[in-house]
Amino acid sequence: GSEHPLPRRVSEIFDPLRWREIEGFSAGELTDVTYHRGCERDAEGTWLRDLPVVRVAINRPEVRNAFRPRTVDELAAALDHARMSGDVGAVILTGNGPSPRDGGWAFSSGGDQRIRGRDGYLYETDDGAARASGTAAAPQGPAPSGAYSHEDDVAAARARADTARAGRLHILEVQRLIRMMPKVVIAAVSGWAAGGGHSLNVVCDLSLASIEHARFKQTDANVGSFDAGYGSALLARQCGDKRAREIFFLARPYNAHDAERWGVVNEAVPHAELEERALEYAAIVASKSPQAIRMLKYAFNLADDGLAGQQVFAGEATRLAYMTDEAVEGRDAFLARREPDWSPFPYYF
Ligand code: S0N
Repeated sequence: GSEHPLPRRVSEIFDPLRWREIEGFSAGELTDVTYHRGCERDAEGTWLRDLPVVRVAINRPEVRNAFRPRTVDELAAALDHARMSGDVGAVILTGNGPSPRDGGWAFSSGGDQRIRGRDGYLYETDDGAARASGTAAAPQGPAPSGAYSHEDDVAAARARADTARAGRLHILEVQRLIRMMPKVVIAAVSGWAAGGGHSLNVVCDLSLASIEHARFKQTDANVGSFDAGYGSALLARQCGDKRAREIFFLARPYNAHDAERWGVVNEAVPHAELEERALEYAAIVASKSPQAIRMLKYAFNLADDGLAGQQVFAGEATRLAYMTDEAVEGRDAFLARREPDWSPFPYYF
């Protein structure tokens, strides 16, 4: 019991009774993301047992949960930990909130626009770092003309940076991790899902959205960005080609009910119930046969993911085949330096 004290409340709709901290991912080590393990507690809050569910949340509510390279690294680390945890069957991905600055809610507003360099790298500028940590409200560092220049801010950061380690567009690696992990990832869209945040919702297996606060908007084309991979192609799968083009080309906001009607989320849920419902979905998924869920997820992905999808599905099929007497005979014959005896194994079932 005492080994898992109640975690601090990281979001207004986060219930500390349902979660515990995860060793190696405590608040001190993560700045941009929070990571928790689902659990059951008694009425006094004493930990009783773990649930096969984790919660990963972007934790930059003051910038609508925009992600910078550090955010993406932490997302990848938490999701990879979840991927490799044998007793975790489902992952909830969400955004903490509300913003301490104006009370606004966000799932994610995509790539942090303040750190985009002209050369395609992402630089954490002084301004970006200071504003992200809430210590500065306005851009600093006068340009030669005396006016703030984002390019100058980025240039200064570039001069300091080791480009080999500078941020990249590696949110796409997180998308692939969500897509390929043998577990169901459930988006709990607590507020704005914009730009790359819109795409993160698209790539999740299941989605719930807050009726009061979830808003969707594909802003990529407003800022010269374009998710020409999963973010657009899968969206068209989900809501149809014309609607997906409308969402990208017009960049108009839509709400949880629209998203539900269009097939972009599974259910629109009252804000106060969002996390509880996500936990409910996750617990149901995790109560099913892990192998069946894995094979189903990979089967759903296969056609759209081409040979990469086939490879992932085939890996699971091979793993299952290794458990048959037939495959064991092949291995044993090789190790015993004899011809395999396939006679017990039929050519037709
Ligand atoms: C989300 C929006 C619609 C919310 O509007 P609202 O509620 O009026 O709030 P604001 O006042 O606009 O915002 C509150 C504060 O948060 C800051 N902020 C919001 N979004 C971002 C952001 N993306 N980056 C940096 N800061 C952000 C605001 O500036 C404000 O702070 P102050 O008060 O200090 O100014 C609205 O905020 C909005 O439209 N946001 C921008 C959405 C957007 O265009 N996002 C980027 C789209 N492109 C990508 O995401 C591409 C990145 C990506 O995922 C990707 C994909 C493929 C390949 C690479 C990448 C990659 O770049 O990693």
